[in-house]
Amino acid sequence: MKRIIILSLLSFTIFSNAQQSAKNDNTTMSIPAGYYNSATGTGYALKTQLFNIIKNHNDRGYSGLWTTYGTSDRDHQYENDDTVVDLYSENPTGTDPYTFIYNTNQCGAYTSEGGCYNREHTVPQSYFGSQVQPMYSDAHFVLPTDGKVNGWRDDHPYGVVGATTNPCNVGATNTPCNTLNGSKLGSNVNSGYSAGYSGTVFEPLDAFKGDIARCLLYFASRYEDQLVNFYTTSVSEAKVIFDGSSDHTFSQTFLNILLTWNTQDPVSAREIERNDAIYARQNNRNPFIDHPEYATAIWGLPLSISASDSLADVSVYPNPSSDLVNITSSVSLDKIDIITINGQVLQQIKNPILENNTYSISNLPKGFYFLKLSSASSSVTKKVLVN
Ligand SMILES: [Ca+2]
Ligand SMILES: [Ca+2]
Repeated sequence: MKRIIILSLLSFTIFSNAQQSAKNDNTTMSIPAGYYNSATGTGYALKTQLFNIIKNHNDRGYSGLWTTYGTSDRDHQYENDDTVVDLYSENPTGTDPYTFIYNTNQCGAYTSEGGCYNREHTVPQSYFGSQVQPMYSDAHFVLPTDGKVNGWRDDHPYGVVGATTNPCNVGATNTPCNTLNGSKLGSNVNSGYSAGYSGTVFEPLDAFKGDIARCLLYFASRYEDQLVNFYTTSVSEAKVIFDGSSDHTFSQTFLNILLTWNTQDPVSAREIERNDAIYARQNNRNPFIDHPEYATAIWGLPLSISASDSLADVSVYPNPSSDLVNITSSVSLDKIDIITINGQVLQQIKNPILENNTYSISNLPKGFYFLKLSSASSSVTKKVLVN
């Protein structure tokens, strides 16, 4: 009798989280009884408990993603026309700029937006290693998206772009720019929660920001035991999302973005349907769709990073350089890491000396480097070429 009461309460909690978005089409989550019984902790203990619940999933292989998308990503919420739901082309409040018929419009070659859909790693595969399984084929964070937009997003982190009016051109060399559904590509701006990074980012529509955030939160939990290794070996631009730890996982700027988006854009009926469909295939679930409150229970609330603490205005010049690299920043730097393209830290300069409002690094060997510049509260990575 006692057990029945507990389960009833659990069901009520789940329904409360989901009812806002699920009420329109009666979608309900089908979390197996007891699935989260061992998720009893808070903080990083909870994150590890979730890891243990979801870690042994059934890898269906890279081609298996095409099959999974047949049940996980069909439009039953917007036009309800059974076309592929692509977060990079779906228009949740109007007519889609183009649609993809499942299977028929699978990539394939494309030259422009609307050509075909392929497989988008929301955590780029360049971060964890090309074609490394099972990450490579994990549908919980690998989404069907337009091939062209997938290419534009490249291995940029997700972030917040200022106002744009220009459509992205063929090579998206005219950034900032927007895709046909209004997703944006451009420099990350300080929107009040995203300070601390000035590089190129991809910004999904507001309606899909939470969906994307919960993909990355899943990644942080499912691959907890490999996060340190990924970070150590990765040279992906997406490395700035992470901090190299297995518990905190994300750099503060990107944790702020993910936690804010998780709250701003609550779990939708689409995500619930998707989570259930992937569970049927992979035998593991995204805990942050079933329990979006887990994110706060693990990481707390976003820490404010004021613009004055941010490295948004940092500049590195000349680039390419023949000898001396200069760095200017309105925020004092605590550390400069010189990192090779293979991810090896060549040199770490702690408390670098400021002269004439400039930090200078000389005698760098010829080659291509990353400079990771860290202040007390944030860091930014810049590419430099010494020739
Ligand atoms: Ca649609
Ligand atoms: Ca959403």
